[in-house]
Amino acid sequence: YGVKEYSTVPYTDQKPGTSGLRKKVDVFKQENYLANFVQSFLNVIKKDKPHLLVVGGDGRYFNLEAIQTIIRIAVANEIPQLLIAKGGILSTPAASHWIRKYQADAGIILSASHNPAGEDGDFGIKFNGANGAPAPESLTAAVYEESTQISAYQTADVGEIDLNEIQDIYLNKTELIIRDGVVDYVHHMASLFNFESLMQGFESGTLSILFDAMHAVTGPYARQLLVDVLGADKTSVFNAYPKFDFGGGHPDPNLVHAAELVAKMSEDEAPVLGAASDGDGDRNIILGKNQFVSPSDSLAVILEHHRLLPQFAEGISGVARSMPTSTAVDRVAASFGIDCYETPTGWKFFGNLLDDERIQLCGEESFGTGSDHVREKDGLWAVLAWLTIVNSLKLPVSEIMANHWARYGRSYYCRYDFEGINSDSANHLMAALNESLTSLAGQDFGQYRVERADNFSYSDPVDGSVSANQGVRVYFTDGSRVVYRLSGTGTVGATLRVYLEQYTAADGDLTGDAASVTKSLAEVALIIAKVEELTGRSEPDVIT
Ligand code: VG1
Ligand code: CO
Repeated sequence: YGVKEYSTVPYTDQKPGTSGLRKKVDVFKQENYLANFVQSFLNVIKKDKPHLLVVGGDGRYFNLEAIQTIIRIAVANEIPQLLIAKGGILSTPAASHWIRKYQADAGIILSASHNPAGEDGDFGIKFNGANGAPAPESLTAAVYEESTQISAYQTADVGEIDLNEIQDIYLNKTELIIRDGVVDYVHHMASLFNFESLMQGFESGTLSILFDAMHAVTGPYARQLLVDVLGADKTSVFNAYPKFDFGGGHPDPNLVHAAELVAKMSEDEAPVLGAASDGDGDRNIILGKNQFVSPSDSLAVILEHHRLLPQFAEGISGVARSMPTSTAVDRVAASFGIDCYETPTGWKFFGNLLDDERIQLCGEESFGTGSDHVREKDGLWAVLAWLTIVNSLKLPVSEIMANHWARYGRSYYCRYDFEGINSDSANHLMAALNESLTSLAGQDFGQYRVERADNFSYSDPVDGSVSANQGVRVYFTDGSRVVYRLSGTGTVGATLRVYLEQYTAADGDLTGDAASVTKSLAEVALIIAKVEELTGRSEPDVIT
């Protein structure tokens, strides 16, 4: 097949955010936009002579087109092997698993995760390293740097490749290996969990589940795992077939966007567990009958009961949470006498800790939970972990939570998102907050007195790299905390996230509603940051 080199002009906006490069589909459709970025990545990793790359995506609009472009560029760049998911469908955790299982040098994941899809929606591309983890900042910075200087890319004239057949195709010096993206993942789960006892649970009725795949990538995974293998009822998985536009929805498993599931979980005939995942399958929401489990609490409960999970039968040496995630897991870690790390937002910061075996379990408040079985957060893994816990304890989720809080106290937790605000206003707000840090200490706001405030800077204990400016933290004397940061995954303007945590000790009222309990803290938080004055917004767009 003929190989051609095309000259190109750099784009200036290809700087990856919290999790890859995310833009409106229209941006990606600009001439050479994707080609520039993919070629920039290959230029950066070429010196390491990559042999095998994994390629797949969440199935959204432009996924298949992007994969065809990547094939043409990879063939022209003589990458020896490409392992591509059949139909282009590969969840993010499954991609991480493939990279590790087949010792790939890197992965290219096409996803904008929980962002809406379709012609008017978002698209995204993200690179993972040989350990299966999202590229560290050093690599994303190098790719960005390259993208600002790129002058040419190569492409091979291989035509349209049929991705719907499991087959090997030889194109010049490249072997395309097209495989089912679900099967290996299901096998991996079978090696981590006791499937026989879960099957018995479903058969005996101890277990039942309702899983919302949100018309996104987890449909085929959940159907195979939960229904075909574990024997859950056929109706257990709904919105179970991936659509290009995710059914017009917003595939973010939280109380707002998974409202259909939340409603079903408050009906009389609700199953034992309710769960959902996001566009690319790495997030999860866990619900019991009339019971929402906040992601921060979910992480804490999994740690509390980790010995019930076969993969942790020998114990856990450490855990990690992202900085805005509540301190619930810290208290459980302390009770076990194990390390608990606090990292910046984004899964890429867990990679080193997992590789170095300092931690085996980690999570984020943004509905992300995972372990050392892959190097991404993993929605269905979290579901299987909860099924295992429920199956072993034989208690409803609400009681598991009540018992947890009675032992460790409760971090009431809420996040306010102000979306699509003017970028300049958002930057100004953060700058003003940063300037006020030292003067905040000792100030009273209603019932709250500020104890201290800072801007979170992280030193990676494994490689010593420093990531500064990771969010403003305000601590109050009663143990409450507010965190402010700007999102790194949005595609329109800026999104301000305000994270609220209010701790109630085990002998206090543990039965409150998180949104109500954190309401007065929220009011103080918005005053401190002058949110209305600087952004014109008095109400958040989303509260989770
Ligand atoms: C958000 C979340 C963060 C998560 C990231 C990617 O980032 O806050 O915790 O790791 O999304 O998740 P930000 O910068 O917008 O706050 V996923 O499932 O969208 O890959
Ligand atoms: Co995601």
